[in-house]
Amino acid sequence: AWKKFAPKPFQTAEEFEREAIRHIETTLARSLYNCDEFATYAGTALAFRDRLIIDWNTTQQNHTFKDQKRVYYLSLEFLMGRTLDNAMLNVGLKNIAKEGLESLGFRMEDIVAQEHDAALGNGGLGRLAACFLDSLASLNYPAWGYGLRYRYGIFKQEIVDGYQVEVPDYWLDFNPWEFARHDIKVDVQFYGSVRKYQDDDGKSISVWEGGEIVQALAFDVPIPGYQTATTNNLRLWGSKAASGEFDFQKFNSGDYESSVADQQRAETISAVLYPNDNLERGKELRLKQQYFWCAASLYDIVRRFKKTHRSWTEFPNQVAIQLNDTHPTLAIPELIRILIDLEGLDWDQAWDITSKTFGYTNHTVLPEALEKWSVPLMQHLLPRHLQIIYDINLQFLQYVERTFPKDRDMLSRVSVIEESNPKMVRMAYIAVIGSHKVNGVAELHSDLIKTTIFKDFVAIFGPDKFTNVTNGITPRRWLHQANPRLSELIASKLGGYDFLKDLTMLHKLEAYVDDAAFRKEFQEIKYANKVRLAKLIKDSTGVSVNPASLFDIQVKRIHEYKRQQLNIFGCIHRYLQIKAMTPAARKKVMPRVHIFGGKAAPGYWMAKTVIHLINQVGKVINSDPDVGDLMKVIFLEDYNVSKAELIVPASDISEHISTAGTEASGTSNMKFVLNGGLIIGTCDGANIEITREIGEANIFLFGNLAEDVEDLRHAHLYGRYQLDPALATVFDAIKHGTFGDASSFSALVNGIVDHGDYYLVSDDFASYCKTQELIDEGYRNQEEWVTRAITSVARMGFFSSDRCIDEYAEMIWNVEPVVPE
Ligand code: DL6
Repeated sequence: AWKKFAPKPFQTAEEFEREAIRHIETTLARSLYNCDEFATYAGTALAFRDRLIIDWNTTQQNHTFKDQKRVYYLSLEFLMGRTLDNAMLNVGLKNIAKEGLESLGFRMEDIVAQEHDAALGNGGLGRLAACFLDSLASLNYPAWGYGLRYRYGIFKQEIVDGYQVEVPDYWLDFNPWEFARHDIKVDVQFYGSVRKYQDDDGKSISVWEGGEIVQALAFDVPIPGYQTATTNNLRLWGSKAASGEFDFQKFNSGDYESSVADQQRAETISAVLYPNDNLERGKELRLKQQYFWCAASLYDIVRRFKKTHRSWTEFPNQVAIQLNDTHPTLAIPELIRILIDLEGLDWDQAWDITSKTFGYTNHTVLPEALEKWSVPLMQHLLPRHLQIIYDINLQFLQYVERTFPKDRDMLSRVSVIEESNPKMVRMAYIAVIGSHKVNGVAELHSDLIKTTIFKDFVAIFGPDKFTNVTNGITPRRWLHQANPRLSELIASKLGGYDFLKDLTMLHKLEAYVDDAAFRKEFQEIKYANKVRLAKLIKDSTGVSVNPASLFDIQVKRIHEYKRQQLNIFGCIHRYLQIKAMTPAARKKVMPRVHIFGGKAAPGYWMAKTVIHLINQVGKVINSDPDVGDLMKVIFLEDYNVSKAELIVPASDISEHISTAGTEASGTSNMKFVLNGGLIIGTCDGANIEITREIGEANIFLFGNLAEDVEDLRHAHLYGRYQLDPALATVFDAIKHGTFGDASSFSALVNGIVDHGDYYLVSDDFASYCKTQELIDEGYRNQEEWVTRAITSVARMGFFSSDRCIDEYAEMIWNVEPVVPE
């Protein structure tokens, strides 16, 4: 009987219009006479949301019915960007909506642009999680994401007088993509103490008592797959006081402020995303966030498992939990606590189940990013978990002692507790010990973790526990959505859009490398994308750039290891060269637009100095009549996912120039090449595999190798250091005030000249500049350049996040897709 009332999704432009208007008039209570672009966006989003809900409900019912093993992806960050465009493309109704919107008098681009980015992440790690959700759904894997519903996402960046200024990003004003599940609430405990006693059978029982309770409320976000009915769920937890109310007695007695204090304190937990990328700061609130989210998610996962009435030994056969970096590591002691304290299992059973359930992905070897929490803080906030962590450590060290009786130092090296003052809990070690597989995110990175931070663990557990899954990107967002004309051109040659589901099909494009019409259109598309970016640049900075110039782009978080400083020093070097040229020589210069974008963590002073220098250099160069269009330096403020969708398709060359051995993978390198841009890069992260796939002739590699970095640093420290002469000239210009107050940049310069040049900027400078000259030469020969670009696109099939997800599913999770009903 229900079926005849089931909502029917729209199929035609007219039906879409009717649905959108219904929402505008009823859900939003707006009259069509004052229906602006925002209201039209809202109506369109709600019409598509209805459509997603139907598939979402069916998918969830189907997954419950089939009852196969599920994947749970725990990530403190999901950098989703905008949803509407992606939803329209994935359900395959964008053209219908476009037609409908046009008949209502609106342009699709304007409507899509009304949406606020969901920016619940910092950079690569969060965006990877978003790509993975898209692939999981597109490949029909039964999977849930679990994260936090931050009230404020990553801050908005404004540039004021050349400096970064942070502005809060309140993104929840209107968010049609989430559903508050008022019936799904979890009480999460903090603080208190542990009481131990023996029960009648002599079994030792631990009870975690007292402290405070904060309530986790579920907000669900549908994740549609591409051209499949599978619509998975992303569950984000929001925090509120357990009572849910303010203290009425205090209110009545006039103590207004403290009457709401509990409520506010609880809500603080999910208020803000910590804005650090590859940097950990050890703040209590961050630890609270981590436990709050792990506890709520584990409660939910266990509840779902228990509904099936299986034995606990079945848990790892039904549940795979992937830890996206160490942030969710507390899920390990939390599952042990649930199994022992609440479900009555003994240690060995609980440990066996737990260690078969978890997988851990490492995303960095940078020491400053490796999470450690002070033992006193953990004792205060999570007393029972600290006991469990000590127990894990004890069992583990006993095993190590038995296995390596002669290596006394090994015990302190691998202990979960660092014997410092205060003592610290090493989260990565718990993640390694408590997981059945550990993976890095690119081949070099996965090799490096085995020989550096986890070397002892390889000896202890054997090499098979450690594996590699090279990162990938979803071609739906990063090609089809961001670069629709290129996607269409490819589809016209490959006989349709199947390549979006199997990116390896791109290899067939190699047959068109010499096809004149194809090449021409490929070039026209690139040019049109550059015109589009030039408009964004003009609108946001006021600077006009010539789209016929070579567009050179570096957009990513600002970090010393990513070396935006190398790039801007290179720009200064080029500028000084142009200034020294005769007018005749200047005519031979290849005009370039150097485009930067990215946020610095608010407390990361050196990164902020780099942003300031870029802006100061831009100010001088962009207004220098000697230079004109030969060179422009642009800093695009507030780089985010939706800006990336405009920026990435417009590059001729993009820069991925981290000190070798520091960038775990990088994913924007993949996005740029897939969109027909070439890259300049170091032998680092996924650049190495990109080179292997597309061929050395199609990439501009430079710089020292990872294996040489340590020796070079050592040499610097012991005085064997010579500043590169061209870089010295650049520093002279800075010191003479060419780019404003020299003292603003002295720390940046001194870090290289006097303090060991940790990131090897000087060591790589000559090879970087030389390679930039090769790029100029290469770009002059447009025919060859286009050949390289097309060949590279054709060879990028490996870097789809679909390939990654299949690898995780097979090697780590042991899950199978569920065919949608
Ligand atoms: O794996 C995704 C992404 C890599 O592509 C980047 O190379 C890497 O820097 C980034 N790592 C982090 C680590 N943050 N923490 N913790 O963001 O992961």
